[in-house]
Amino acid sequence: MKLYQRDTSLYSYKVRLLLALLQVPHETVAVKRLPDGRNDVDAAYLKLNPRGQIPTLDDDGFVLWGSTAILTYIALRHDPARRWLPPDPQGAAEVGQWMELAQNEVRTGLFLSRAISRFGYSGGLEAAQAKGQIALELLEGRLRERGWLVGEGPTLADLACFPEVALTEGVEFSLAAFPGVRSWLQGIRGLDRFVPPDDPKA
Ligand SMILES: N[C@@H](CCC(=O)N[C@@H](CS)C(=O)NCC(=O)O)C(=O)O
Repeated sequence: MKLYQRDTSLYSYKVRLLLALLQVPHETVAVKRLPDGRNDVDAAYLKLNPRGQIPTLDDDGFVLWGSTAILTYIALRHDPARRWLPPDPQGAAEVGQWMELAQNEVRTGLFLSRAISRFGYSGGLEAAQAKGQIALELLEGRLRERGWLVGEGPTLADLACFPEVALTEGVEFSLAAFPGVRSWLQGIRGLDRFVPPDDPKA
């Protein structure tokens, strides 16, 4: 299994974290970032991923792009106990629901606030901060009374939302009013074989 990725890419990190937690043997291939933010990719890479993005997974010729799809595939392939993607329809659908949040408010709010203020990404900081606040409120609404987003243990939903919250905690966003989110972060950091996200400006 080969993962095209970059250490500082949070979408790549989510996949690396799942691979580490499940102890799946794999190889990583580093994709460089160009000054304009795009990836330094050639025609061969664009055949694997026509969007030119990372992460991309190549599992013995089966090629997949998009972190949500990749996480789902790895869980279905390497977690026969279905701990990370519950087998019941409601549990699986709820995981999808929180992965949807990860691709939307978590990205356009938490991640973008960090990217605009620290890395010079273009975009409106105030609008991103407002969306980030919404992401935190949605997460807190779920996590105030429970340890994990879905069911009784960690799932792909938690991994998909984790790094953007973790890296903005105490920097772009205060978590003082979000005790459920704070203890959820600790729960994820306490998982066996947990690896932390790379923070280039830490
Ligand atoms: N929704 C995609 C987003 C992937 C993404 O935006 N990757 C960034 C790096 S974290 C990228 O490749 N950016 C360069 C570009 O879009 O050209 C996913 O979940 O994998």
